[in-house]
This record gives sequence, C-alpha cells and structure tokens, in this order.
Amino acid sequence: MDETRRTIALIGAPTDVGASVRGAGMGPDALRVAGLADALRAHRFTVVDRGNLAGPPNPGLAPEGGLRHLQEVVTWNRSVFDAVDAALGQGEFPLLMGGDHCLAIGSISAVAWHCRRQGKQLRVIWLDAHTDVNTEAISPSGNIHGMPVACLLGHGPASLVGWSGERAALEPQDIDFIGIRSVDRDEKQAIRQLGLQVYDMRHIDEHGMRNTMTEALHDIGDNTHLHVSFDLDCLDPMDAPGVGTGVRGGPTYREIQLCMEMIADTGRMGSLDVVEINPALDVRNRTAELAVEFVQSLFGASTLAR
Ligand code: HAR
Ligand code: MN
Ligand code: MN
Ligand code: MN
Repeated sequence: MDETRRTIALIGAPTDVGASVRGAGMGPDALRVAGLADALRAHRFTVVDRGNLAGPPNPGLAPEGGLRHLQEVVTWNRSVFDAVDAALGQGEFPLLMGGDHCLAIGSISAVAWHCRRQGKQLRVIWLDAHTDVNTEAISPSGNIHGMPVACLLGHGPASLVGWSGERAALEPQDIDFIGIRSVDRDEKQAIRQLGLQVYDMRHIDEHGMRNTMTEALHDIGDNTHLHVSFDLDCLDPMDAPGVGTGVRGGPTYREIQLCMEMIADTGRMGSLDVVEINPALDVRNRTAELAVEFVQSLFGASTLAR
C-alpha cells in the first residue's frame, strides 16, 4: 500500500462450517484479543472494526454429494461477499477475519467483481500448507475449506461458482501458492491439468524464500490489485499450533516474515484474508498473536522503517 494510509475495514466471519475440525469460528475474536486493530493503528492506518457477520450455526452433519454443509457455506459466503464488496465500494481495504478458508470464495469473488469493474488486474497469493483445489468429485473429506480455489477457478457446485460475474473469478495464471506441503491424490492431477503455479516446500528449500517470492511477484504492476489469502496453517505447527489441519515442515518464522515484507514492498496489496486460526487448539492465543505480527509486516512494518 503506497497511497497514503487507506482505511482498513476489519470484517469478522465467525464460522467453521467449511471444516470438520471445530473451532475456527472463534478466529475473529482471537485476532481482536491479540490486538489486530491497535497494531495497525500503530502504523498510522485508520481501522474500523465492522464487527462480526451473522450466519447459520454449524449443524455438524456428514457430507452430502461430496459436500459438507453446502447451504451454510453459501449463506456465510454471501454475507462475506456483500461485506467485502461494500468495503471496496467505499474505498476501504477489506481485511477478512475468518473463520475457515471456505470464506475466500466470497471474499475473492467480491474482489474479482470489483477489479473487473475497475479494469484492474487481480493477482492472488495463497499462503497455505494446502492448495484447496479439491472439488466435490475428488475431495477425500467433503470439507469445503479444501475447495475454495477450485470454486474461484470455476469448478465446484453451481451455488458457489460464478459470483464475480464470470464463471471463473480467477484464471490459473492469476494465483500463486506458497508453502504447500499437503495435496490430496486427485488434487495433484487437478493442479497439473490447470497448470497452477505451486511453490511447495521443496521449492522454498531449494531456491529460498527470496527467489520464490521474486518469482511469484514478478508480474505485479501499477494496475494490479494483489489479494493475499493467508491460511495460518501455512506456518509450521511448532510456531502456530492453533490450526485445525496443521502439517509439519512449514516455512520458518523468518521465511514467512520475508515473504510478507516482499509482498508489502510491491505496494499493491488491496485486500487480505486471515483464516483458519483455531483458538480451541491454540496455546495462549499464540497463533493469533503471530498472525497480528505477520499482518503488520504485510502492511509495511519493518525493523528500520517507522
Ligand atoms: N486437502 C484436505 C481436504 O480437502 C484438507 C484441506 C483443508 N484444510 C485447510 N485448508 N485448512 O487449507 O479435506
Ligand atoms: Mn486453506
Ligand atoms: Mn490449509
Ligand atoms: Mn505467476
């Protein structure tokens, strides 16, 4: 963000309907307790906490037709879409506080809709242990938080596809994945067929985070709207234990720090999801506190700049 200090709208979506492990619904308050708003204000942003969206409870049902809680996921995402759309319409920076990662369907669809009308080029950086590109046909779990990328690319149930005004909110070349280390069997084939750019942990180990991010961000230009979708399970579970589907072997604290700083350096980040924090599994709110630190880096905090 290079233009002077946009207003950041915090939007809480307290739900875990897209997951089978319960608890991510407490994420928005965990971020508030960790001091997200004041941390951003310390960097001279105006922050407005819009409170929590309302939506249906988690019915705790088994998947039907390969999809768990489809109707609830649709309803929550509709609210997220409207809130993100409203924030963007007022020139604010929408920061979605999840909630599980299914909410990126509503969030990124609204961003894509907005970019289309403004003639902006949308680019997405997906920070995650998982690629979330399953569909109801191939998902091993039926959990829709494993499917948002597929839905955004135009593959998924009709009720979750096409919200941006086109069948696909994103084209495969518009999204880069960072930190990946858990991909389901058929999901691997989908990634190859779609030609997705996945920087997995081996890539980061071999090339380093600096080269990885230089590559991932190479086509960001003046007309780019960069959306960051930050799933906290991207981090190593030793650092961030408060997640429902943690996977060993994640990037280090310093690698993620650099990743965030390089995103900030583009000056083009226009919207952000912070998802999958599960306070029920956390240790003294450590994961939410870590999220707040990294969000500060995303917004340009650095050791020597003020
Ligand atoms: N790939 C698994 C599934 O689809 C788990 C992915 C969901 N977990 C997440 N999303 N936290 O990144 O069931
Ligand atoms: Mn995810
Ligand atoms: Mn994940
Ligand atoms: Mn790319």
